[in-house]
Amino acid sequence: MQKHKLLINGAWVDPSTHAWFESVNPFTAQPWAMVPRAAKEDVDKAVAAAKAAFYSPAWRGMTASARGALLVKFADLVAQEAERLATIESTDNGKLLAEMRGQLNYIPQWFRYYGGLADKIEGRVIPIDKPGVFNFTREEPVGVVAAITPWNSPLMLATWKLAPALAAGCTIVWKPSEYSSVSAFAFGELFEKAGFPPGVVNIITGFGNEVGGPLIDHPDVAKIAFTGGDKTGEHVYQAAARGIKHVTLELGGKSANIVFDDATMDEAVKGVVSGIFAATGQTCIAGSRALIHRPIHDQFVEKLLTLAKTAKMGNPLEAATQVGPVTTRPQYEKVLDYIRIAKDEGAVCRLGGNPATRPECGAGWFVEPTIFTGVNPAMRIANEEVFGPVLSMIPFDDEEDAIRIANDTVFGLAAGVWTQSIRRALTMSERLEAGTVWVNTYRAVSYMSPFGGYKRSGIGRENGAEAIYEYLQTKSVWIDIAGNAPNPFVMR
Ligand code: TXE
Repeated sequence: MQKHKLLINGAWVDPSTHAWFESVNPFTAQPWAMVPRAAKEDVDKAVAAAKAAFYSPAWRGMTASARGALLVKFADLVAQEAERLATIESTDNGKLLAEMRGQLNYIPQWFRYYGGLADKIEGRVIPIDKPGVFNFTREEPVGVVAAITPWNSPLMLATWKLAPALAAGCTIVWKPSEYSSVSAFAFGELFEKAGFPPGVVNIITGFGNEVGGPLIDHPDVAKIAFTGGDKTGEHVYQAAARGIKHVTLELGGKSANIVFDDATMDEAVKGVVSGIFAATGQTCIAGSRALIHRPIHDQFVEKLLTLAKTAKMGNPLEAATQVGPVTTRPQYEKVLDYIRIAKDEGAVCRLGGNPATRPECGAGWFVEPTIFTGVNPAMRIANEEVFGPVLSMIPFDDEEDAIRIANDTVFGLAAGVWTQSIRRALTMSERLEAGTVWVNTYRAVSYMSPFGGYKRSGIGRENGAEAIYEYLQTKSVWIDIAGNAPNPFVMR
């Protein structure tokens, strides 16, 4: 098993603890790599390196165009290595190779997009209301960014932070999830190969409390960019408040996939399946609540069951597999707990509801695709994020009812609407409290389109031109051009 190292200040080093932990392949339930167990001392070194790099002539003195070119070079390297990186991700987190391959082939676009944006960030000349003064603004990088990422789409979600942060001129300390760190080391090698100056990108691995905690509390971290669970998100936000740090949070959801009786039913059935069973339901945008117009509810359920039953489970590296294992043992147990809770609350289990014991699932942490009907919006299963292949089906009577149920959640990350009516599509997309609304499609994301949550699903936006401003701060510069000092005892 390969024993990995931390990337600090351009050098691959052992953790100060001289301790490593196993990264486990969720399909085989066997360890396959050794990940450094960093601690506060390593955090301090990594932040010091990032701080020094932030002020270094090699980075600070680099023109925005040259910085952009570095990002584009990195994009090319990722494109060349996409297959290898996708295989690492799939082995480490159990998601389908087909899905990770798709992500890895797409990730270079983020670095190209933000690479292109790097030298198009301009200040403004303000036609100021005071005579004899010239006033303009500058957009400046906030400083050292702590990027803390989860296990479900490790490189994709890191890219959403690293690409705009680097384009803005920030430096990074990246802590990937303890469950899926291995691809980060491969990414780190490519940052080096692309020629980023030492200390611009640092990678430290380990556990949330041992590495994440000291990182978010470090006084030299100017900004925290976090994707993870809402409970950890609360903790991160409190640390950001204590240190008065910039922060973006992406915290998952309980997204509604709403099907009206005028929808193309077969398309909507596929959309609901892709919303919850793709990626084994382990996605922040999972359409975990299917709201179905009452006149078509029963027919829709039958069609959905027919399609969901055909889902092929098994080895995520095999092309025919459609549903892979749950990534972590605790997550597997959490998903099974929620299934028990739903049954206890009186929801009707129409499909699955158990660990998968099919021979093709081997020793992996598999849960059968699970569908509950008779779900009442007050049940826990309808309100709490399961993050697994578990769908709650809820009937609704009309648009007003659909809006009420869809918005009756503390989350607000995404929503899907299935209808042929343009009026309904526009009305629903306006009234749904979610950062993303899809109409007649689901689970589409792009580097060009802003992404983020309403309510408890998060703060700030990733992707699109908006995201780069999350890593910039505005300075207003005033220059006297009159040459005669006004009365010094009053405000100018
Ligand atoms: O996430 P955590 P976990 C949800 C999903 C899942 C639940 C728990 O519902 O069941 O979260 O998953 C780091 N200070 N999502 O426990 O803990 C941690 O090391 C600083 C939704 O894996 O949020 C990892 O790098 N950092 C989600 C990162 O936070 C800390 C994706 C995320 O871990 C920390 C994943 C601390 N005190 C899970 N504690 C989404 N939004 O898509 C942990 N971390």
